[in-house]
Amino acid sequence: MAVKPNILVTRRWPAVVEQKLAETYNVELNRSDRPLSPSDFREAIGRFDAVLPTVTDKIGPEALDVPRAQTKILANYGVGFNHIDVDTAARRGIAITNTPDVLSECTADLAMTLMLMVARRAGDGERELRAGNWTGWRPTHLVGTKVSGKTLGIIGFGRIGQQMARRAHFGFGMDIVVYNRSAVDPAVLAQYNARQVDTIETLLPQCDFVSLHCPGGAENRNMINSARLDLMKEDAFLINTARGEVVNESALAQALMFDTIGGAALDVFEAEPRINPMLAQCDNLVMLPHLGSATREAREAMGFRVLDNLNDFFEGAAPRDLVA
Ligand code: 8YV
Repeated sequence: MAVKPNILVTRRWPAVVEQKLAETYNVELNRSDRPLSPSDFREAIGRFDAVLPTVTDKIGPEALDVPRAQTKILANYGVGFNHIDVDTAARRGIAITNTPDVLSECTADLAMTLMLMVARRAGDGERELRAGNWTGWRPTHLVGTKVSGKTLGIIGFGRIGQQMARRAHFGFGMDIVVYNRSAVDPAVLAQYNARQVDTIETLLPQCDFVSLHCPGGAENRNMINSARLDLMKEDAFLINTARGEVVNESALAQALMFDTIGGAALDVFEAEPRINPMLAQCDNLVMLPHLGSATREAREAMGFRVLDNLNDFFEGAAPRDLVA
């Protein structure tokens, strides 16, 4: 590269990645780590060759329809890119890349964490203990639900869904049922002794646990609504590490309040970081602050994957994770 491209990193990244980026490019870092405002973002599109956003940057048409836009690539830090208006980016000739693979195991680990926490009432127990309310062991205290050997429904059988199946099947002897919008290779299903069903309606009534691993975006918005929650067993649990918008939160809060399902565990929220106040009132709910990929290993690997995509792009090759 004769002239180093100008790059904006919209949030703080792991130090080793920021350092590596700065060796290769003219990098502007966001040292305050405050999310960019819409006007900051428009300004950035007019000034930088590449912008490196995260899920906290809502990049709609107004952010991208900038006269004399300079940005040629949005190299997203994260696998999900439903926060970016893909059609407007394509119209403006802006490439989009993401960071698949490197976070699949850690995200599935967190989905397992949530499944175990909600089934075994770990949140209730921790709250009780820290509040100084634990009066001691007794046979009827915080009795939860056994996970091992139960049936797990996985909605979205991509890389993360498959890692979830691996953990649940080999670690916990669970029976795996899959819903996926396209047919899954029978050899892949066979690895986990999983069976694919054609509709979500067929999957839900069979499952003790349902874990969401599909993308966000318009296609899957409110996929889990009150009609579908009604199809779940009354002691079944819902786990969401995908995107908040996939679940209708008011319908979920109703189901939790009226005990029409056993419980839920969420890592993602429709209007995060704001939490629907109805959800906050539900005891049979575990909530984590979008920690799916939050390990040192995954977050560094995500950064290096963005770097690989940028290098491909500025060397004139097709970026390896081009999504649009
Ligand atoms: C990321 C995620 O931390 O990769 C994703 O899609 O949801 C998270 O693991 C976040 O999106 C970073 O932008």
